[in-house]
Amino acid sequence: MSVRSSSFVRVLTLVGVLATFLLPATSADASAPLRTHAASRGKFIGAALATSPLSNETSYRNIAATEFNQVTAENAMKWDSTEPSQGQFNFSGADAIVNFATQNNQQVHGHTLVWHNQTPSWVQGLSATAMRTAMQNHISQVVGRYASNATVVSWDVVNEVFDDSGNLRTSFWYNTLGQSYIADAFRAARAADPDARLCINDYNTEGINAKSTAIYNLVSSLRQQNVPVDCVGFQSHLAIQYGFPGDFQQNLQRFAALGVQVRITELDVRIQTPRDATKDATQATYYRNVVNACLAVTACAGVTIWGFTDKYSWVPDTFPGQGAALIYDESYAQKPSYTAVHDALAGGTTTDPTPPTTPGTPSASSITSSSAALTWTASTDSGGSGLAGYDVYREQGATDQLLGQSTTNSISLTGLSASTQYQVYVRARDGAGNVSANSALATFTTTAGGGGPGGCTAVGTVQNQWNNGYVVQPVTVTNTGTSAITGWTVTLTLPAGHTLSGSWNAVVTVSGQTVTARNASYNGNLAPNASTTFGFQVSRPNGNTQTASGYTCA
Ligand code: 9MR
Repeated sequence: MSVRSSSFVRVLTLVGVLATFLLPATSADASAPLRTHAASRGKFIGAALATSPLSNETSYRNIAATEFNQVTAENAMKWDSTEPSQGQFNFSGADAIVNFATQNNQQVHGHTLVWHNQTPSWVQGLSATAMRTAMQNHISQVVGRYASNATVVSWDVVNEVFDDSGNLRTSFWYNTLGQSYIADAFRAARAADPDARLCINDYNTEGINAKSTAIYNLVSSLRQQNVPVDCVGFQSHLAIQYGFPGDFQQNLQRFAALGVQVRITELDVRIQTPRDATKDATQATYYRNVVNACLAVTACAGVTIWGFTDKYSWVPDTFPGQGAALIYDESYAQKPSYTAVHDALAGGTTTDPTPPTTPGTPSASSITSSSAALTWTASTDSGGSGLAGYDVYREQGATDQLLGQSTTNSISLTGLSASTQYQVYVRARDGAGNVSANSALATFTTTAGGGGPGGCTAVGTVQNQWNNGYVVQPVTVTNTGTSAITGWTVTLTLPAGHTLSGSWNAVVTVSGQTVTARNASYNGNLAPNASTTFGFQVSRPNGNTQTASGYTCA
C-alpha cells in the first residue's frame, strides 16, 4: 500500500470516528422516545398519571414508561386521597405512582399539598389554630413519607392561591388563616424534606398578566423573607380558540430572574371537538411553542403534560364540547402534537421532511385604503408535524415583504398604503419548519386615502364617449376626513396614446400619462363629507375603448 493510500484510509477512519462523536442524532436516534431527546437537552418531559389505567392497561403503562422521564400523580397525592379523615393516611395510590416511577427511572413531582379543591370537608370546618396544625401535620406526613426516596424530587406546596384578577383567592385557607398559610406551608415542607424543590403552582399565568404578576410579586417577597420557595409551576391548560400567549418565554424568563426554577406542570391544549387536521395542526404548534419556550430558558426544568392520551383527560368533563387536548388519541395513536413535542425536543433532527401542499390562489375582498381581506384554499401536511400556519408576502422584486402570518386560511391585512397595487402570494409552513411552494399571485389595488384629518377621495364617471374620445364628468371629490380642507389634488392616469383635450373646474397639468388636477380658486374648501366636482375631455386613438383610471386624492 502506498503512503498516499494509507493516509487516505487514515483520513477516512478519522472522518468515521469524528462522525460518530460529532454529528447530530442519526435517523435512528431521531425516532427515539421523547425522554431520550429531553434528557439530552437537560430537561424532563413528563406526564400526569392516573392510577387506574396504570394498573389495568398495558398500552397506558408502556407509553408512560417509555416516553417520559418524569411523572406527576394526577390525583393520587391530593389531600382527599392521602388523608381522607383526620390523621388517617392512605398512600396506596401515591405509592403505586412512586414505585412505577422508580422502576422506570423517572422523577416524581408531588402534587399537591395545600389546595382549595379535593380537600376533605373535615379540614374546611376546622378553627384557625386547628387548621394550621392540620396543614402542618399533613405536609409533614406526606412529604416526610418520601423524603428519603430519591424518586420524589419536588412538590407543589400551594396550588392556585390567586384568583384570575390577581387577588389572593378567598378560599377557606385564606378566610380562616389569612395570607400567612402560604409561608407556613413552605416552611413545613422544607422541614419535612430539606432536599425537595418546593413550588407554587397556578393556571392562566403563562403570559404576562395581572395574575402572573401577582405570583411574581408574592414569590419575590416570600424569598426576601427567606420563605423557601424554589420553583414556580405554570400549569398551561391552553385552548387553541384563545390564542397562544406570545410572551410565554419572556414570562418564564422574568421568573427565572428571581432565582427560582420554572417548570410547565400541567400542559394540555384543548380544542372544540371534533378534531380535524387544521385543529390538530394548530394544537401541535402550541405544544411545540411551549417546549421551545422551556428549552430557551435555562431555569426551566421541563414540561409535564396533564395526561398523555385523550382516553383519559379532565377536559371533556369540565368543558363540554371541548377535548382532544393531549398528544395521543383515545386509541394510543400519536397525534401531530406528539411529533411536535418530539421534534422540538430533538432540536433539528426532524422526522418530517415533507413540506405542506401549495396554498390556493388568494382572493382579495373588503379592500379599503389601508386594508384587505385574503382567503385561499388551505394546504395540507402529510409529513407528521402538521400544518403550522401561513406567511403572506408582497411580491416586490429581490426581497419580498412579509405582510402577515395566519394560522388559518385567511388573513386581514392592515397597514397597507392607499392607492397602491399589491401583488401577494401565500406560503404554508409545517411544524418542522418545512415551507411549501408559493401560491399563485393575487393582485389588488387599495382605494384612495381618506378617513384621517383632511383625507379625500376622487371618483370619475365617463359621461359620454365616441370613437376617438370621451368626457369624464363629473369627477367627484369628497372630503372623507374629520376636518375641513382648503385644497385638493387629484391624480389619474391616461392610457397610452390618450391626450387631454380640455378641462373645467380644476387647474390641470399633464406629465407623461399622469394628469394632476388641483382645485380651482373657488372649489378648494370642503367641509367633512362635502363634495365638489370637475371634469375633463380626452382624445384617444380611433377604435380604442380604454378610459382614464387610477384616481387618487390628497
Ligand atoms: O385532572 C384532575 C381531575 O382528574 C380532577 O377531577 C380535578 C379535580 O379538581 O383535578 C384535575 O387536576 C387539576 C390539577 O390538580 C390542578 N390544576 C388543574 C387541574 C385540572 O383541573
